[in-house]
Amino acid sequence: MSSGASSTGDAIAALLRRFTPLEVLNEDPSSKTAWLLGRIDGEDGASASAVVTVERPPFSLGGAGPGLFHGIALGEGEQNDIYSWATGFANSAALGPDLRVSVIYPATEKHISKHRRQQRRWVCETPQLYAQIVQPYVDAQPAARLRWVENILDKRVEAERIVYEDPDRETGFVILPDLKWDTADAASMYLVAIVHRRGIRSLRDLTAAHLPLLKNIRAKAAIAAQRYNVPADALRLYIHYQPSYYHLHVHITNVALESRGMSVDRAHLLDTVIANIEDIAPDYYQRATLSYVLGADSELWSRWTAHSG
Ligand code: G7M
Repeated sequence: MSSGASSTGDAIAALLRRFTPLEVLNEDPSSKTAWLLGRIDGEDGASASAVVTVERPPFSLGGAGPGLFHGIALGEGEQNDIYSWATGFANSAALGPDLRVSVIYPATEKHISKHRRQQRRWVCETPQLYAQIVQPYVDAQPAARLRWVENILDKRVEAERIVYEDPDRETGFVILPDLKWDTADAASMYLVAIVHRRGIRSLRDLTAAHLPLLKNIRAKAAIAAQRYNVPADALRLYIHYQPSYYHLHVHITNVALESRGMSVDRAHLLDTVIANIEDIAPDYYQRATLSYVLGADSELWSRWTAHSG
C-alpha cells in the first residue's frame, strides 16, 4: 500500500468497511488499545484474516484556540459541588483525531498469535541454548517477514517519512517514525532506525565489528529527533531481544513515553550494548546469558518446551 496521506486513509477505510469482527484478541486499558481479529472479503470473493489495532491517540493541544469545545456532545455524567464529569464526543478537529487504526491483512497465524492475549513465560537463554533452540528458529524465518523492511530500505514505501538517512552500506541506516507513532505529539515520539546492512539478525550477532554502526546510530538519532524538537538528552534508544523482526533496528523514543516495548524483559539500552562490547568483551553478546519473556502460544516458546520436554 502506498503511503500518500488521505489516499492511504481512504484505502484503509474501504478495507475496514469489509471487515467482519470475529474475536477480541486483546485489550489494554492503560494504552487504550484493542486488537481485533476478523475476516475481510477480498475483491475476488475470497476472504482472509485481518488483525486490526484500534487505539485512542494522545491529545496534541499546542495550537488549541477558543473554539476547542464548540462541537462537543456529552452524555451521562455527574455534578458534585465544584466537580463535574461526563463522556461523549469532541467532534473537534482542534482536539486531533480520536482514533488510530492499523491493519495487518492478510494476517498470518503468527500475527494473530502475537496479538492474542496469552500467558507469558520467562526464559533464560545461554549461548548453548541460543545455538540449540533460537538460532534454528531465526534461520527458519520466512523472508516475507522482512518485506516491509526491504520496502523501506529500497524506498518503495514510507520513503517520504524518512527523517534521516546515512546511505553507507556498512554503517548507514534510515530513521523514520515507527508505525505506532502518528507524529502529532512529540511527547510520544517513537522513531525506528533500520540498518542498511543485511544479515545482522539480532543483538546476538553484534560484535566489535558493529561498533561504528551502533555509534553512528547513537550520534545521528539526535539529528532525527531535532525534527520534532526533542532534545538529544531526552532520547531513549534500545534494541529488543527477542525482536519481532530479525533485521537489526533500534527503537528511538522520547524519554517521556512509557511504552510496553521498553520493559526490562525485552529492551537493551543502546548505550549499554555499546559499552558492553567496547569495554567488556568484543564478543559479549555471543557469551552473554539473555533473559526474556515469550508468549505461551508463540512458536519460539513451543520450541523451548519441545527442547526441555
Ligand atoms: O520488536 P521489534 O524490535 O522487532 O520491533 C519492530 C518495530 O518495528 C515495532 O516498534 C513496530 O511497530 C515497527 N514496525 C513494524 N512494521 C511492520 C512497521 C512498518 O511497516 N513501518 C514502520 N515504520 N514501523 C514498523
